[in-house]
Amino acid sequence: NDPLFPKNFMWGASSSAWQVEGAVNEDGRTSAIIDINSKKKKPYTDNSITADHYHRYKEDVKLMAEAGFSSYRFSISWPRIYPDASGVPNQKGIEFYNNLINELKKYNIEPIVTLYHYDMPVWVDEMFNGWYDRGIIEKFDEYVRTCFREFGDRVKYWLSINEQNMQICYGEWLGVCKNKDTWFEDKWKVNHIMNLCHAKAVIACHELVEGGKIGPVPGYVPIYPYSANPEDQIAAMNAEELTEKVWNDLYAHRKYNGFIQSYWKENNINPGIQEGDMELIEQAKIDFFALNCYRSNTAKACDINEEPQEYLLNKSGVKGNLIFPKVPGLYQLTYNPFVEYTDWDWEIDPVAIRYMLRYVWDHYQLPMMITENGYGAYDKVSPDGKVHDPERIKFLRDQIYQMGLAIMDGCEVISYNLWSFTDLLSTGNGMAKRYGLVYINTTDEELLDLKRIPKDSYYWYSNLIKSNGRN
Ligand code: BGP
Repeated sequence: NDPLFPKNFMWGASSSAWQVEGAVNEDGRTSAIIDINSKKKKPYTDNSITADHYHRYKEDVKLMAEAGFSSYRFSISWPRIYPDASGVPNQKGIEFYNNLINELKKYNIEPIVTLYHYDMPVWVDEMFNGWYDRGIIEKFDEYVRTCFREFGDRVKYWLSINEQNMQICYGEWLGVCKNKDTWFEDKWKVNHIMNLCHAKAVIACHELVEGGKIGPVPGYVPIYPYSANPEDQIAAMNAEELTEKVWNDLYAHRKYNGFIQSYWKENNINPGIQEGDMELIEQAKIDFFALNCYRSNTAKACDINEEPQEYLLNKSGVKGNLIFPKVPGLYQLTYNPFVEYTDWDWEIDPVAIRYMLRYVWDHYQLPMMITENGYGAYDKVSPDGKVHDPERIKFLRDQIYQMGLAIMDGCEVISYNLWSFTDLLSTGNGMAKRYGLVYINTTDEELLDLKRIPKDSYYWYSNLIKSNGRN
């Protein structure tokens, strides 16, 4: 029997501003650091155009409504709201999000809004050396307060910082690390400043948004032990601590856990905690966990005498081009013989989502929503003019089924938002790696007409929504 989903369960999809909007120089928006990084890629896949959602949001929202969506998770672009250091918000930027939110509301689609998804304004980056200088806390607070004041009358669900854990773990790749040589220690200082920004957002949301709810968005990758060797079990626990549990414990329990405190001590790391910081964090009581989950990882023991190795993600899109990290004395990651892999070496593992929901529910007893989950592939338009994506349908069906089992296991899950609604710019792979339910007619090499073509998965998902999760 298919699992049953709660009556008011919200079904939708997800995006982020810099990956979908385009229009980077319009209506007063100034550059974000991610614009510069994405421009290093091939023509047209830089984010100045991408899916052109900024100009076509009405068409996109209509397609969501036709598929029966009850939620849409997107992010607000900081440099649209504050293009410079003047402290004066940009009315045109505010207007765009007002229009988008109103359009969603027209069709009874609940907006779920991320405050920060990698698009730090260049002026902020220059002023505070990214997240290194505590001065950013005040500016972030100013920005989120403006968002709550302007949109809080219609937006109930807010998300603070997208995948803070991933930004720290893959600091260089996601542009957070400014100096590789000192990152081993710096990352914890930067992370602490991000924690304070997260805390500010939580506090301000509760202060300014009537009935507002806010949560963090960890990128969650369950970690399995490679074997029944007890050392592999401990290695999996170590990996889980250093890639996610440290963050989730902080969000939910509002203090640094024992593992990280002794890790800092052993490694002589000063995380830069100042007087009053922990009191601020203590006040930041989250309402739910928003979880991004695509895959699982597998860990085994790593001898203390091994050479350290950093995680080199597969950017080639050809299987088998991944270099696993090694953290001597703690863990190393490895391939899992029990799962299949995508072309970018991401594990295809539907059980991961059930594991994650069970784990987070057991540890924190907070409601959860899925804010990202999806299948990146080389989609193509067939000669019949359609886009057939059976692998994506299979991936999503299996994931949703496992999410249903987690609900049957007792987990409280309120919404599922797959990544992504339309094709959009991949973080690491331009338009080559597509996730959308709706195809965008453009390629890495050539700017085409950007026509929206619903893929087979769009129609399949629409049917699934109509039957509230049965398929
Ligand atoms: C998540 C990010 C998204 C998105 C997704 C897919 O970690 O929050 O922004 O990009 O990963 O990743 P990629 O595009 O690299 O395949």
